[in-house]
Order: sequence, then structure tokens, then C-alpha cells
Amino acid sequence: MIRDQETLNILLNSIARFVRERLVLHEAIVAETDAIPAELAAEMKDLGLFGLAIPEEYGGMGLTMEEEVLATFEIAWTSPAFRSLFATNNGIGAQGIVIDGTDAQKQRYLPRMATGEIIGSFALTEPDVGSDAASLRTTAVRRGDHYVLNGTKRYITNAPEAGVFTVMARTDPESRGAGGVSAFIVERGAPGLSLGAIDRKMGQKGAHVCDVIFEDCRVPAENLIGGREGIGFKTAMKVLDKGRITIAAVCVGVAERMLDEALRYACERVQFGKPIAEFQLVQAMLADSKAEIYAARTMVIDAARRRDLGQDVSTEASCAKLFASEMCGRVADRAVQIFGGAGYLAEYGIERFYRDVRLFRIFEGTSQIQQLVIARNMIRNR
Ligand code: COS
Repeated sequence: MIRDQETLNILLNSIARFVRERLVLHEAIVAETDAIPAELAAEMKDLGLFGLAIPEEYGGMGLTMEEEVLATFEIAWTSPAFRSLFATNNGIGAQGIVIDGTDAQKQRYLPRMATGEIIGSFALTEPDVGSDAASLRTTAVRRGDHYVLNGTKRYITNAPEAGVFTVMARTDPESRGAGGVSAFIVERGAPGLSLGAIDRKMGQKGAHVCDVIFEDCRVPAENLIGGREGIGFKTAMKVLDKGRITIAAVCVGVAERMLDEALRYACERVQFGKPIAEFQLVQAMLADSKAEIYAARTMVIDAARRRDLGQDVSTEASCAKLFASEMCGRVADRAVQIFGGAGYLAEYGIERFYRDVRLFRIFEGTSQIQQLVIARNMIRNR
């Protein structure tokens, strides 16, 4: 749902200008140094990017899902690592509080997340628990007015920068499944919380991931999200429904960028006496990419609109994430192919995107998990 097209256009234009005039210039240096310059982070804060999807009453922009995906298409016209810095505040790092938090929890954390003063992070995955998220082993035991957490979380995006974590832990040791899981807000300084070394990754340099370790970590009972035990897995799934639509939007934006680069190169690169864009086999790669991006874009907007209408979008979110992330991989592969030898060289930048986008088929649910969610919902709703 778009509330006011004119205001939205102003926002989309200012994001597009910032991305193209500031971020694109810094792509190579961010990849080389594995760090986003502080002045760019400050500019992101000034633009309000940390609070795009945080409700206005807590200092954010309160974008609807449709508005957010349109903004995300623009944001994703560059290295995905830039977006990663503020994405968890709009997505998985804050939405547990937005969706299921108590008023007091919202008041305490969301305003600082909306400004970017603190970074939020989402801690679900563990060393032995990935796709089968409901079997997580981190425990949370109530002791008076505190819970004591023990366990390790793995591949946690933005953990090195995070000021606050949404942590899924098992409060009911008798239950091995989803019903025994609760969600907690854990502050960075909590006694017993420590971080592992920053992981070295295939791509998305500048975005950081590490383990989060809880050793008798004391968390105030008032930080139990929603104030109720046993609903944490559902909170995580609701957060991921939204997250999957946003990741699909990122896939569309990055794919558009890669296709733009491939088209430009194909029009400039001359072989057999003419630009390679004039050869039909190259045209097929360009055309297939264009059509698939259009399809993914349309799916993302439809899923977003349905979520704005309050519909259950578990199926649509998974369809969009599955199709868009696989599409993005194909577009990246074709872009490298169109660039030929140059596509394999770091200086042209296209191989960096090829590595960056590989993650989209894995995180926030692998393609195989999306297939499983879609098929299960089909069978259930038959
Ligand atoms: N919204 C609200 N509730 C949901 C939900 C959703 N989208 N999806 C599931 N639930 C509820 C179910 O209704 C069920 O509730 P009841 O017990 O009251 O019936 C409960 O949550 C458990 O669901 P389910 O039985 O489907 O859980 P499973 O363990 O069988 O499977 C999958 C869940 C595989 C879909 C889930 O673990 C998953 O998404 N895994 C991937 C995790 C992931 O994306 N990790 C990425 C890391 S985060 S970046």
C-alpha cells in the first residue's frame, strides 16, 4: 500500500541519488577493506535508512511493506553490504519487537534503532541448528527476575556491530519443538555474552558475521518478547515472512544493477566487427534476465501488497524469495558470461556481485526451505 505517492517519490529519489552518487563510488574500497566508512554510515542515518520500517510513533518512517520494497529496489542498486548495515534494524533485528514486543519493549529499544544509535541483530541459527530452527538448543532458565541463557548462535549478521540481539532460546526443556522456544531481547553488555571472531566470507565484504556466545548470561525477565514464554518460534517465523519479502526485493535491485552493467558492456564490447549486444546468443541472455527480473519484481510487489492487507503471506514470501534469489543467481551468472574474461577479473566488479549474491539462496531460509514451506502450505490449505 502506498500512502502518499508524492512523498514516497521524494524518498525514492533521494535514496536513488545517495546510492548512485555516494555508495557506488565506494563499492571497491569497501570490498577491499571489509569496512563501511563512518561518514557513509552517518549519511545513512541522516537519510533515515535505519528506521525505514520502524513505526513512526517510535521515530521511524513506518513505511508500509509495499513502500519498503520499492525503497529496497533502489537501495539494492549497489553492493548488498551497504544495506546490510541498516537492514537488520528494519528487518530481522527489530521486527520481533515491532510485531510481538510489549509497549515497554518498543519504547525502550525501537527509537534508538530507528536513528541507528544501536544496531539490532537476530540470533536464531546455531552450530547444529540451521534449517531445522525449531530444534534449537540454546537454553533460557528462569531464576527470579532474570533468565539465564546458555548456548551459541552462529552466522549472526551484524553481531560485531550490534547493540541489541533478538535471541531465540528454549525455555521449556521438556519440549523439543517449536512450542518450547521463547524470544528475548539481549543487550550487548549483558553479563555472560561474548562474541566470536569475525568470520571470513565468500562475499558481501563490509557486512560482518560472527558467533554470539551465552555463558550463564543474565537477561532481565522483562526482556522476554511479548512477556510470554513459548511464542518465540512463531515470532521468529513472522519476522522471517517479512524478511523473505525484503530479501526478494534486494535480489531484484541487485539483478537490475548487474543487468545494467551487462547491457552497457555488451553495447560497448566489439567482436567480429560489431558490439556483442547485436549477437542473438547474447541478446537471449539479456532478454531472459530482463523477463525474469520483471517477474520477480511483480511477485515482490504482490507479496508486499498482500502483507499490507493483513493476509498470511507465508506462501507468497517464500515464493518471492525462492524465485527472486534463484533468478538473481542466474542473472549474475549471465552477467559474468557476457563480460567474458573481464567478468572473471576483480577490476570490473561483476565477479564481486556474483560472489555477493550467492548468499541470497542461503540466508533467511535456503531455497530448499522455501520449497518446503510452499508445498506444506499447499497441502495444508487444500
Ligand atoms: N507465521 C506464524 N506462525 C508460524 C509460521 C509463520 N510463518 N510458520 C510456522 N508457524 C507456526 C506453526 O503454525 C506452528 O504452530 P503450532 O505448533 O501452534 O501449530 C509452529 O510455528 C511450528 O511450525 P512448524 O510445525 O511448521 O515447524 P517445523 O519445525 O516443522 O518447520 C520451518 C518450520 C522448517 C519452516 C522453519 O524451521 C524454517 O523456516 N526454517 C528455516 C529457518 C531459517 O530461515 N533460518 C535462517 C536463519 S535466520 S537469517
